[in-house]
Amino acid sequence: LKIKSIPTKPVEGQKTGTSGLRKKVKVFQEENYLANWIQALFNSLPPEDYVGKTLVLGGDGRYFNVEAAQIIIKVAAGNGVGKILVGRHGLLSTPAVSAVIRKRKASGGFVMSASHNPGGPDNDWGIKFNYSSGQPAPETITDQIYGNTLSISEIKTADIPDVDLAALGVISYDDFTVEVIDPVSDYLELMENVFDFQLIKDLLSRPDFRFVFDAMHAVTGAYAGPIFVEKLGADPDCILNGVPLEDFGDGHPDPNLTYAKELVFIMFGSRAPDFGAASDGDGDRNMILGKRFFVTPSDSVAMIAANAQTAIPYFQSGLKGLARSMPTSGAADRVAEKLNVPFFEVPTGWKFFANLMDAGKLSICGEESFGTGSDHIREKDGIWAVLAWLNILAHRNKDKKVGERLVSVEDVAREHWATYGRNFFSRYDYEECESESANKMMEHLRDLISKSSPGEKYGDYTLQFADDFSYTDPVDGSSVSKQGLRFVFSDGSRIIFRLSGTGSAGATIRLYIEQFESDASKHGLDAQIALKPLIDLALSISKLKDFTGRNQPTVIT
Ligand code: VG1
Ligand code: CO
Repeated sequence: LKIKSIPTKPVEGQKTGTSGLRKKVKVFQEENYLANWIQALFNSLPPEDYVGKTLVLGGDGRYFNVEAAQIIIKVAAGNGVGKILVGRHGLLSTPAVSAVIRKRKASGGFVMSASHNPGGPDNDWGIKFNYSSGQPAPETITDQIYGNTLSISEIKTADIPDVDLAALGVISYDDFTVEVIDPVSDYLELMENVFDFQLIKDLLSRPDFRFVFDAMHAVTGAYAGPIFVEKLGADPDCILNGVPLEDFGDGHPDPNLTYAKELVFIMFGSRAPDFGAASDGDGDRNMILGKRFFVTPSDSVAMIAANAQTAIPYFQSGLKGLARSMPTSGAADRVAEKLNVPFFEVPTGWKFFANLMDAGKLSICGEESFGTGSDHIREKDGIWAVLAWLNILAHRNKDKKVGERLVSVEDVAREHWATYGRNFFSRYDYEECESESANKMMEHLRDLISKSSPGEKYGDYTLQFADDFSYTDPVDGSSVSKQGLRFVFSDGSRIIFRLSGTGSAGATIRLYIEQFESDASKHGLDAQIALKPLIDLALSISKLKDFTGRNQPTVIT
């Protein structure tokens, strides 16, 4: 193998956020921008983690992935990597990358995706690195990579032709090999081991159960056909926007009530199907809808956890533990308490769950941001969440004759609230605010927190405590701080502010609101109505409108 050494210079700003490095496509197209970051990554890993070893490569099909894949393959070969397993056409969802790393015992893998951010020449591109148990690289690694991007002087790249990513099979160049793999088969095999596919198939083939899945022209388009249609017998018409496109059909591939409008319109219409779901750019997020009913993601993880042992084969011997990210509602906490299993509250971002899973302390976890998953892999998993709900519904309805009333998504949710109480939850996103004004608002809140004291009155609420969330990993003792400003009140209600770490322009302010309600007569209330007093309080203490000039959020969950 002929290795070239290319002289290069450091580039500013290659610091990873909540989930990988995300920038505008045009930035990644600057000379050596991507190759620099990949080389900095190899400079950060111990050689025994990659020399002669196997790495996985895939992405969500967005614009620039095809060029990026060739750059990554050549720099990997230049640094002595033994083998690259790459998804055909460069496609692999984030959960599939995690699954392939684990199944093929690879040392790690790359995901070419900016996840839920829009794609295309004028939008975003991104790259994430996952380690050998399939988990997102921990901050110790990403900090080192960033350090190395500031001192880099040389890129090592192999002088090989571009690899044909369209044909399955093995290509060898001396001691370096590229294997183009089917993006679906390893992942599908895993799903078949986790869930009861026959039971789900029986549900999907009932004349009185209608299902719809919106792939949002993103990576799950490649998975939906083989899994839902070919394996589980759903009608091909059940899949919306099922062809992955480089610009996601000019859409914003974020499965929420604002950006998944087409699905929301269908599911809230007069002829709504019984079950609807959507996934994001890279397939790790999910939105679950019943007939004219939205399951908020914080509830979804709690409801899956509460039903897992009875309905889902993978969990039949019980759960090791549950966890959620700090801003996610406390619905899962109540399930953990009832099941008497350990419970963890971690900072935003999936990387914090993985250590707990590797240590055997965690089975099911989730984030309010439409992320749900389990220890079958080390990433959140959109299709897994859809299958989990289908498996639960299939189990609840398995003895129902056609014509008998089926247990619906809404029934499962209402029963859950009746048992555990309801944690009303909402998130307001203010996207692309001016960075300076967003930072000033956060400073103002920090100042307020430093002067606050327990017992203080905030309107009708009494402060229990206010702080900036910090976390110490119970497995490796590492700690992180400044993970979100929280105001927690004596009745358990919470107001939380964070700045997003996944954007590529300006600042996105996230405001999270939660209030617990035990009174079943109030469980049917709309979350926006139930939470109105707390939302008004949040807007007034933060002076958000004054700082940002925004009267309305961009997205309400
Ligand atoms: C957001 C979500 C967070 C999620 C992250 C990655 O981060 O809030 O919960 O883990 O995106 O999701 P932030 O920093 O913008 O709030 V994805 O689907 O981009 O991999
Ligand atoms: Co994603």
